[in-house]
Amino acid sequence: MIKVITYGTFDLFHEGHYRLLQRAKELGDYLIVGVTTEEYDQARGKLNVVDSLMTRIENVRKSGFADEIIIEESPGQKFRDIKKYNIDVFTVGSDWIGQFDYLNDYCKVVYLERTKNISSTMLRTQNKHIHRIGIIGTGRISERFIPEVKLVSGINAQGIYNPNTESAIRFAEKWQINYYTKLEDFFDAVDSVYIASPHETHYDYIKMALEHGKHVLCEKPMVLEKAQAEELFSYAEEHNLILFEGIKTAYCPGFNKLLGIACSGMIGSIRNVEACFTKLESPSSRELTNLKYGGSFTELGSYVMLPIFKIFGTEPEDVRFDLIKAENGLDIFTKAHFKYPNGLGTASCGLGVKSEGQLIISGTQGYIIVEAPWWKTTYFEVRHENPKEVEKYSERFLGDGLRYEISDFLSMINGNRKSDFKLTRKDSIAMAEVMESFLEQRK
Ligand code: C2G
Repeated sequence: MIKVITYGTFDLFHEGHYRLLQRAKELGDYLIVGVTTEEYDQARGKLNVVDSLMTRIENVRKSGFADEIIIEESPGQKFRDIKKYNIDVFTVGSDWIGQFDYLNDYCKVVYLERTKNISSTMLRTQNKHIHRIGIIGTGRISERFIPEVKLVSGINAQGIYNPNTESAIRFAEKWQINYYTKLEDFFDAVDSVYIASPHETHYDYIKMALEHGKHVLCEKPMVLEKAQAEELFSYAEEHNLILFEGIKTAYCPGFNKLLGIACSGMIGSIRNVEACFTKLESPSSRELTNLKYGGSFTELGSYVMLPIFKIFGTEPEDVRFDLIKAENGLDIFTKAHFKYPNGLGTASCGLGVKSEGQLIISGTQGYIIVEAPWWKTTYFEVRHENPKEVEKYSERFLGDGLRYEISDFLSMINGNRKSDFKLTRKDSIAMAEVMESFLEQRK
């Protein structure tokens, strides 16, 4: 008897799950299905799971393919189960390709092609729609987006669009999703769009997506002119569409814990915020050769402005820039100085100069130091005059951290506005205004 095992969350049971179980069963005579517990999903950073464990087990049972159902509750369990149940074949969808090759030492590992088009759940009770998000752009950040979106339940990466068809096909092959050569077909197939194309193309893609009735999650910097930001947010609002700027720091748990503590009065009134983020790029990189929109501040400015705007607000009295330029006129290191009635902010960033990526929030009774990489906030200390008086805080930052913005984006689309304080339209419009004045000055 050939024994097969597979594992999954099976949340909002849909045709992708059904087809996986159907083909898993065909691989042998006896199929064991491991359903993840809430704790295990929490631990591995799977967000937005809607159905309870019992519901998910019941839905797997109702599919009729499982001869036995167990629960998956800890990492390393797969290996133990293979021994315990004397398994011949381990299988999982091809979105996991390569991740379980290590099990080849103990049993046959089979990756079954993932189902590319899933749109609705198969549950009569819940006619919940599996949200389909399309991706524009095949660069590094899109490569990071796919594994992250897989760990947010209720949303499926529907496909990729890139004006360069070869890039789209290559990306689609690698990530087992559809590709589209025409924007019209792309928009028809999705409910929302993630835009990760070069900065200067964002405005047009956002506008087109909104006009096609799609919600939009756009990489930072969303746009580089205040008027464009105002126009796009107004359009989205009028058409009841969600428009999000994707600054992952704004949505991650650690940064939000940090803001809560900073503004709790523990360090008194905040008077100074200094954020620094540098990342050495090669002089031939896109960021350091695009003479119009390249440079350090357009690339990293959104991050280093974020804590200043979240703490002091989006109406500084004065903003000025000091920059170090390369031969080609692009800034390799920039300091943006923000002046508020009761506060000062310094946002430093560089692609051609390396410095300590720290965030320091200074108050009248103490200060907070967030060590690098503070933009993926995992650890910070609250310090006082007495060096012995230190409070330490830590928080997990899972994977590439895009799952947090994706999860908040999806829950906003599904109607609960609990997270729209994390990055507001005012924040994004103010950032676009600063970008615009920076580019004005750099000319
Ligand atoms: N699946 C699929 N097609 C989809 C979505 C999912 O074939 N469009 C497959 C997945 O590859 C997986 C199974 O259906 O094999 C269950 O998917 P999920 O419930 O999303 O579970 P997952 O998070 O992929 O966890 O330890 C758990 C395993 O790692 C799988």
